[in-house]
Amino acid sequence: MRNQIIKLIFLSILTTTYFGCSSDSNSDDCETITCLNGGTFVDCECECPLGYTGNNCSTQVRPSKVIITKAIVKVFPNTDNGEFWDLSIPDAEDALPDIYITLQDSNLITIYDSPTFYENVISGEGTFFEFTLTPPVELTVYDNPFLVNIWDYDTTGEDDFMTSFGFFAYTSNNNFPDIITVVSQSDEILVDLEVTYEW
Ligand SMILES: [Ca+2]
Ligand SMILES: [Ca+2]
Repeated sequence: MRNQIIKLIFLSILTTTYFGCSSDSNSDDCETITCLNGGTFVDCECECPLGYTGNNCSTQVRPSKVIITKAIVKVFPNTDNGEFWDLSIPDAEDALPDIYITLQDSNLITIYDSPTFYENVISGEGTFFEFTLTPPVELTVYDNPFLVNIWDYDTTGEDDFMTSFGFFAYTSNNNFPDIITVVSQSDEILVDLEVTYEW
């Protein structure tokens, strides 16, 4: 009996020691990390969502493509320095611009040219003009800017160039926005580009 009690005490010391060690080594190996950008802490490390990497998911993975699916034109100049865009047309409504967009790369190569336009439209009345890009435009260059151009479609002669502004498809700390907002300091142009990403 005495032997058994000693055995039990010994066992219990062993068990305590074992668990004590275990919890010590656990806390050494497994320092809790706060996982950023929607990462989850699993098996002592951060499992990062698509697009993020690093110890705590704070580093963006450079996408292989930034894909523009839609352009929403919100602001454009209603007049050409005070003159109507369609001067030759006496009717006031027809004198308004007939807008469409193009996209250009930094070499001014046109990479998208909208096949449709909105007839006789005014900017600034809360109406937005959507262009669904079919097929979507895939951008793979991130070091140089692209241009959004707004044009007035004319049935005769060359179309009138209305306004333009540059944007970057991607920066390494932009958190992959769903919308790239293209806006000039003078607020002469405001276009939202809806984008998706591939890695
Ligand atoms: Ca015109
Ligand atoms: Ca017109």
